[in-house]
Amino acid sequence: MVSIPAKPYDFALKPERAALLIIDMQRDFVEPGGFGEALGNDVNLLRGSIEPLRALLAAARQAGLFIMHTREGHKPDLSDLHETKRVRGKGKVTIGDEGPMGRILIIGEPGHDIIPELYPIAGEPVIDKPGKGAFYNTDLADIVAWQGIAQLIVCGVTTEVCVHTTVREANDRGIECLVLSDCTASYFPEFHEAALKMVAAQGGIFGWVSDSESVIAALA
Ligand code: C5J
Repeated sequence: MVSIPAKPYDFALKPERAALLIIDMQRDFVEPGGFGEALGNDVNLLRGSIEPLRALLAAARQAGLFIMHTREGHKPDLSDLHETKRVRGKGKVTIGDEGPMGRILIIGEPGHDIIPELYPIAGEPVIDKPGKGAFYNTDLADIVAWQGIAQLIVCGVTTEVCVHTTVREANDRGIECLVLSDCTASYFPEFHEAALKMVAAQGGIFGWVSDSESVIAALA
């Protein structure tokens, strides 16, 4: 057990029961021309999380931590895309339309892929998810059970959408979540701050909040 400084109190990390879960660090969210920008967002607001995450990923690999990545996206025939999600935002382009990085948020298209800085390596499961939460309609629950994972270090984008939804899903499944403030980001900095506060409020109602430096020190 390793103690990590966190809010609302220190997190007792059990490395053999823990995994790093990196949510949706995809070109479609983080680079110009993808889904994030199609919805009117400034993707630069997410890019500050890349460098801390790159350092954390290297430390987690070095420490032998189990690592998983997720990608939000849909089948090319859109059979797993709710119509309510497709039309949401009323933008000029939406999920499935052609964009500068291929069809937006479609599995197999360049924009759907994980950014090169954080690219998964062999042995790191990549979980494709059609929803915001990583447990919905995926095999994440099975992987977590098979690996005996009881704790998730949760990073990625965006803090108040897919990160938060996944943390809430994990919390209801009895999994402890440690969310890292500098390895998550939002198109709305005020939502990022509020989302982190929501995790740690009320004695850690959804989990704990820490940062990459504290976790890297604990893994060393
Ligand atoms: C969004 C995500 N924001 N990964 N997806 O649509 O948070």
